[in-house]
Amino acid sequence: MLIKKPVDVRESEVTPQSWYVRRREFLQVAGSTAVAVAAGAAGPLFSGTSTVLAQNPAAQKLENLRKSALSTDEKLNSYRDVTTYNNFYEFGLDKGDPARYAGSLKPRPWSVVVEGQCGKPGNYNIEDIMKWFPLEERIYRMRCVEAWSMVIPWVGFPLADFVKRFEPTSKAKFVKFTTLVDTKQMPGQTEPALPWPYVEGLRMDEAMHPLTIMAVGLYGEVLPNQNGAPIRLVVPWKYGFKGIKSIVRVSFEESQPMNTWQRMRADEYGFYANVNPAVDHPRWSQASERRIGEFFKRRTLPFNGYADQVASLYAGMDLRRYY
Ligand SMILES: Nc1nc2c(c(=O)[nH]1)N[C@H]1C(S)=C(S)[C@@H](COP(=O)(O)O)O[C@H]1N2
Ligand SMILES: [Mo]
Repeated sequence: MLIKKPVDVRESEVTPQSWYVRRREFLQVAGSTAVAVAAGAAGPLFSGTSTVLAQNPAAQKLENLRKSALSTDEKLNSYRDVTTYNNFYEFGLDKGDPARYAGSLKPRPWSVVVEGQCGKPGNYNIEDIMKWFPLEERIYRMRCVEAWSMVIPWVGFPLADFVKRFEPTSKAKFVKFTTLVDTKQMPGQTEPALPWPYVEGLRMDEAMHPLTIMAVGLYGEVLPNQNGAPIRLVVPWKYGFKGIKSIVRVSFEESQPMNTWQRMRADEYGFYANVNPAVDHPRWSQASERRIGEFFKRRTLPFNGYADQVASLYAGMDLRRYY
């Protein structure tokens, strides 16, 4: 992961975001607990905004989203930022490559193999998975190891609920995730940029933490391909590379899995990857970050600002050693 040129975001790109924030305010005022994200919900109040109602005319709205107390109230990055500035090496190394090339990914039909130390292994259809759990909106601060950050309104469900459903045994100490391998759908896999497939892992207590989610959407719509359709991991206190995209396999493991970036360069990327401004990357500082769309840098917070919720998971651990 290299640092590329400074981010260039135009003023005109904030429109969908301000529309979205206003609509959320409306929904809060309306006092709805189940947030209707159907475009029609906001229609009468916002005449004149109908041209921006559809983020992507082909995208499918996700209905009946619950709101979450775990969301941040920080200003959202625009839909455009979130869907055009991506890391997804299966489609190329430039930030614009995933948006340009991920059209070849076919997120339906899709199934996820669940295996390893659990009582209910099997091959599960994404349509079924999405019906098992009520979908929530989770607005999270996201921090890439490359020292940029965004605020993204994800839609998903707690990974803990997913894990419990498969009845992990007492031997299951870690959860391992694997991305699709298919050079036809993911042309970047014809290049040895990374050892394919992309693999990530979490310790069981990290996987069960209420902040950890499986995301199936963003901005109230199904996940765009470039963001990891149809299902990806989101762990907001860790560097973005833990958030593995387009997952086809979830495995309950006895020992710590070898994740892709650690395999690539173990001196630079570890297993834990907790956001830590006190531990620099060997080639750059992690003390500050550039929020995409902002000019001045911000100070990076320990555990990306989620320390109150997650620091206890690492009590007694040397976080310089376990980076
Ligand atoms: N399969 C796969 N997952 C991946 C990556 C990748 O290259 N391949 N990049 C990671 C990195 S470095 C980041 S910062 C996030 C970016 O997610 P976003 O593009 O949805 O913001 O995805 C992560 N998940
Ligand atoms: Mo990243």
